[in-house]
Amino acid sequence: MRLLIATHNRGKLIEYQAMFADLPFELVTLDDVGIRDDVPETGATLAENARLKALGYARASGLLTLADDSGLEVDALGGEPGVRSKRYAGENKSDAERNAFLLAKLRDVPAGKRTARFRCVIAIATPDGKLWETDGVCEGEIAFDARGTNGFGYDPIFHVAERGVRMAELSTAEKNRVSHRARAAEQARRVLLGIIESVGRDT
Ligand code: ITT
Repeated sequence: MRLLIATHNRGKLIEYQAMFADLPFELVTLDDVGIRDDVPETGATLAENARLKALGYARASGLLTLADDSGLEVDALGGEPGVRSKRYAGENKSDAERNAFLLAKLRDVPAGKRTARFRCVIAIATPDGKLWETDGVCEGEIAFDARGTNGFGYDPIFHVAERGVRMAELSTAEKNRVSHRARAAEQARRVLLGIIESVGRDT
């Protein structure tokens, strides 16, 4: 059975491919199935956007589809950038520009008050509109500079509380043990195995 991992973000795709390598699904990407059009992320929350993407791409592809919407919540900014994590520094910015923008915003916030978390909501949908949802968080702090070259997005400025290093200093395998996405994916794995089982029963 094929599972569409519906993301344009290469960093996310690499993480899912590693986490789901042992699942009895053939993982395919939006490129593999020739989908070029974006599902607009018009939701007010991560969960709404994850649902929009999973349902939209499942309908467009005719495949069981997994999508996630994720973001960074900074306590000193009242939970921003949150659902606006991608566009926070403006349209079409690089990861380095987004990180520099956030560090500048937090210039006067002292150590100890820079707590933050990554949050990920995963939605899984079928082409006929069945929907499942899981989520995960990873707690940490925003550092004062960027460090590390692994991962993507805000990883170089995010100090992972339980590891004592930046997210971008962890290998993909290590990130996949502690990240928001890994925690949501662990529950998603159970959903996916349940779907496989029910398909087996029905055929
Ligand atoms: P898709 O919608 O195509 O999946 P995206 O990059 O638009 O990809 P999101 O809207 O879910 O993904 O994510 C918003 C931003 O949050 C993303 O561009 C990153 O800057 C940041 N982000 C999400 N997950 C992250 C992670 O694991 N590490 C670092 N930054 C992350």
